[in-house]
Amino acid sequence: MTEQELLLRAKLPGADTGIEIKHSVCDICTPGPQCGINAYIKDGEIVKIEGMPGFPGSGGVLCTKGAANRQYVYRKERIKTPLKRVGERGSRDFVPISWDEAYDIIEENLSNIRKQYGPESVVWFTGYTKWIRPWLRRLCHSFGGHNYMTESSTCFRAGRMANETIFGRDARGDVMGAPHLMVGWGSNPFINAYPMGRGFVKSKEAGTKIIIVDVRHTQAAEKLADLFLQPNIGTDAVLAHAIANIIIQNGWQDQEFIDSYVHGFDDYRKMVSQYDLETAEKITGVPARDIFTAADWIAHIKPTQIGTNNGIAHHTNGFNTHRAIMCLNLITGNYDKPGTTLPVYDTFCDMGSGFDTHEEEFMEETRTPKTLPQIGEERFPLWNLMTGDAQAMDLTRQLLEGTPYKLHALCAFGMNTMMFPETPLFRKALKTLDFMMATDLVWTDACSYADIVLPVCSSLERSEVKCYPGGFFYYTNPAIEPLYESRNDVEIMTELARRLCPEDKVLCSGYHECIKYMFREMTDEIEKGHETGLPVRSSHFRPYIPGTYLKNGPSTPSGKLELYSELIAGIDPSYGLDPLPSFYNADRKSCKNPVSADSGADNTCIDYNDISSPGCGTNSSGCGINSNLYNDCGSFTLMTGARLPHTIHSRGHKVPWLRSLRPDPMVDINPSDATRLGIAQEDRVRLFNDTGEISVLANVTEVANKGDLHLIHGYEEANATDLIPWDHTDPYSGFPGYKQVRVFIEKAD
Ligand SMILES: Nc1nc2c(c(=O)[nH]1)N[C@H]1C(S)=C(S)[C@@H](COP(=O)(O)OP(=O)(O)OC[C@H]3O[C@@H](n4cnc5c(=O)[nH]c(N)nc54)[C@H](O)[C@@H]3O)O[C@H]1N2
Ligand SMILES: Nc1nc2c(c(=O)[nH]1)N[C@H]1C(S)=C(S)[C@@H](COP(=O)(O)OP(=O)(O)OC[C@H]3O[C@@H](n4cnc5c(=O)[nH]c(N)nc54)[C@H](O)[C@@H]3O)O[C@H]1N2
Ligand code: SF4
Ligand SMILES: [Mo]
Repeated sequence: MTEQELLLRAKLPGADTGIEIKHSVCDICTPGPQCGINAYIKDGEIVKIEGMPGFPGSGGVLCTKGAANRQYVYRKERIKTPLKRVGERGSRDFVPISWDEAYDIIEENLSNIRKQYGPESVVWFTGYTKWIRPWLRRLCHSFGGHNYMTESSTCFRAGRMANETIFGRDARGDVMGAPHLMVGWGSNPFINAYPMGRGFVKSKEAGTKIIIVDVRHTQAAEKLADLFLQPNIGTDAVLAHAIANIIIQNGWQDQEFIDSYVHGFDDYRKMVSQYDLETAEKITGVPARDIFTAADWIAHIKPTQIGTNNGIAHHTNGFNTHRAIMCLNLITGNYDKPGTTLPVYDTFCDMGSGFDTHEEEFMEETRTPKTLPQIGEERFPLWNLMTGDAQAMDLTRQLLEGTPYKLHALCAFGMNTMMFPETPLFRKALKTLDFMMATDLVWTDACSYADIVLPVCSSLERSEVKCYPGGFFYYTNPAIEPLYESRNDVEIMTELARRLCPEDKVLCSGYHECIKYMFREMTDEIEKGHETGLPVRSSHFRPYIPGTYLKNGPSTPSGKLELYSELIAGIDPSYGLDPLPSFYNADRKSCKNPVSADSGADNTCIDYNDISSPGCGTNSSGCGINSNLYNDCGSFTLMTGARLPHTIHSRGHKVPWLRSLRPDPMVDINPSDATRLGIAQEDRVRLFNDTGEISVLANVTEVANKGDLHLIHGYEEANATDLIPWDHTDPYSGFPGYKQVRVFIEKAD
C-alpha cells in the first residue's frame, strides 16, 4: 500500500484497515501546552498524527511542529545503537557497542572520577527536555554532587526568579477571571504558545482591551492590540518605570493595596520619578502620548493582568526588566484577585495543576550539604540561592579556567552546543573533559565530544506523566515500540543509579514506582490513568481561590509583596545587585568592528550608566568606523531567537516538512536599512562582530525596527549564538543576552 493510500484510509480506521489509534503526547515543545496526540498506527509504524480532540489546553489542535511529529520521530539522524568514541574528541569517529558495555564504561569512569576528584567534578546536564528533570536532579544528589544544571539557565527561570523576589512565588495571569485589560509584554502567543493565543482571542472577543508591547511588529500586535507599543530593544524597564511614574504622579495608584500588602513603595517611587515622559520617549522611542495612554488604562481598567514572558529575560538587564514590568501589578493592586495575576503552585515538572505531589521531596531528599560552590555560584549568587541549581552559563568558564575547581566529567541528556554563547569556545571547553556521556534522539554536535553516546526515544515511544492546569494529569503509554535499540532517558538513569548509588532504592525502582512515590496519595488514580492512557481530572484537584495567598501573607522575607527585594539586599554588596528593579543599559560597552580594529579608532561609544545614552546607535560620540554600515559605529542590534512557527531551537531545522517552510537561515532587516546598504530580499549577507561571524540570507521586512536585526537560532550552518560573547550575561540571573547583541551586517560578495 502506498503512503498516500494509507493516509487516506487512516481517516476511517476500522478492522479492515489494520490501523489502530493510540493516544500520546507531543514533546517537541515543553512544558507549557504539550498537546495530546492521536497516532494512527499500522504494523507498528506511525502513519499519521492528529491532535486529540478535547485535550486539556490544546483542544485537539496541533501546531506546525506538532503536526510534523511523524517525520520528527523517523528522522534519518536518529541514533540507532549505543556508540563508543574511537577517534579524537570532537570527531565523528564512533563504533557501535552493546548497552551493557556502554553502562560498564560509564560506571567505571564516573566511579573513578568521583573517587579521585570528588562528586562535584561531575556535571549533570539536561537540555530542553523537561520530563526527565526530577530524576536527573535526584541522580545528581544521590551520586553525591550538586552540579545539576539545565537549559532553564537560559529559558524561563530568570522570569520566575524575578516573580519570586516580588511575590514570593511564581506568578501567572488568571485565565478564568475575565480581565478587562490584558498587557502582553514581550508576548507573541500565536507563534510561541498557540493555546495561550486562543485565550487572548477569546478574551478580546469578550471585550477585553489588549496592550501589546513588543520590539517587533508581530502577529499579536496586528491581531490583538488596541494599543501597540514598540520600544527600542532592551529599554522596557524605562517604559515600565515611566508608566509607574505617571500613575504615581497623578495619584492613580491603589494606595490601600500598597499600604496593606506592598514593601518598598517610597524607594520605588523615588526611583521611577527619574523617568518623565520626555526622558522615556527619548530612551524607548515610544511616543509620550502612547506611554500616557498605557498608564491611564493600566491605572483605571480593572481587573488588569500584566504579564510577560521569557524573551524579556534574554537580555543582560532582563531580570530587572521583568521585575519592573511585574511591579506595575503591585502599585495598581492587580494581584491575587479574579482576573489579575495569581500565585502559582507547582504540581509536577514546573506545571501548576491544582493538586500537590511529592516532587520537591523526591528531588531534594538525597541532597547532602555542599562542600564546594556550585558552578556559577561565585558569579551569579542570586541564581544559585534561588534555584538550588548550577548555572550552565558559567560552565564554559569553569571548564576552561578550572576555578574554583576543575571539572572532570559531564553527563549530558539532550545537549545542543548551540545553546551556549560563543559556541566555538564552549566546544573548546568540552575538550578539557576526562569523560563525557551524551543521550539524544539524533546525532548532534555535542555527541562528537562524548566518549559514550546513548540513543533515546521520543514521547511516542515511551510512557510519561504530564500535568495540566485544571487538575488534569495524563499518563501515556507508548504508541510504538522504541525505534532501533533506543531506550528512554529515565531507564538509563535508573540503571546508572543501580550502578552508582544503589543505596537510593527509590531511584533504582524505575519510572513507574517513582511516579507512585511522588503521587503517593493518588496511587489508584495513577494506575487507572495509566491503564486507560487518557487525561484524567484528579479527585484531589482544588481550584485556587484568589485572595488566599495574600490573606496568609506572601512568602517573601518581609512578608509583603516586594518592590524592594530584601532577598537581593542580602546579597554581598560587592556584586552590585540593586534591590530595586532599576534600569541599566544592556548594550555592550564596546562595538568594536573587527574589520577596522587596527584603524586605531576608539570603538567605545556607550556610557553604561548614563540613561540618556541608551546605545551606540543613538548617541553622537561617533565611532564612525565604516560608513557603509548603520549607526554612528555602523553596528546593528541583533536579536536572536524571536520564535518562528516552524522551528524550536535545534529541533525543527532538520525535519524536512518544517525545514521546507524556511529552507535557508534568514535575518530580518528593515527595508530602509536594506535599501541604504544595497541589500535586496534573499541576498546573502555576512553578520559579524568581534566574537564571531555567520552568513545568512536577508529577509527584508517591516517586522524589524530600523537599526535592528532578527535571526532565529539553532541552525548548524549559521549559528546565531556564535555572535554572542560567552560572558554577555545578566549579573542577577546569569542569563545570556540572546536578544541584544551588537553586530555588523554587509552584503556578501
Ligand atoms: N541564540 C539563542 N539561543 C537560544 C535561545 C534564543 O532565544 N536565542 N533560546 C534559549 C531557550 S529559551 C531554550 S529553552 C534553549 C533550548 O535549549 P536546547 O537544549 O538547545 O534545546 P533543543 O535544541 O530543543 O534540544 C536539545 C537536544 O535535546 C534533544 N532531545 C529531544 N528530546 C529528547 C529526549 O527526550 N531526551 C534526550 N536525551 N534528548 C532529547 C534534541 O534532539 C536536541 O539535540 O535554547 C536557548 N538558546
Ligand atoms: N514556535 C516556537 N514556539 C516556541 C519556541 C520555539 O522555539 N518556537 N520556544 C519555546 C520556548 S523554549 C520558550 S522559552 C518560549 C519563548 O517565548 P516567549 O517567552 O514568548 O519569548 P520570545 O519568543 O523570545 O519573545 C516573545 C516576544 O518578545 C519580544 N521581545 C524580545 N525581547 C524584547 C524586549 O526587550 N522588549 C520587548 N518589549 N519585547 C521583546 C520578541 O520580539 C517576541 O515577539 O517559546 C516557546 N515556544
Ligand atoms: S510543538 Fe506544537 S503541537 Fe507540540 S506540544 Fe508544542 S505547541 Fe503543542
Ligand atoms: Mo525556552
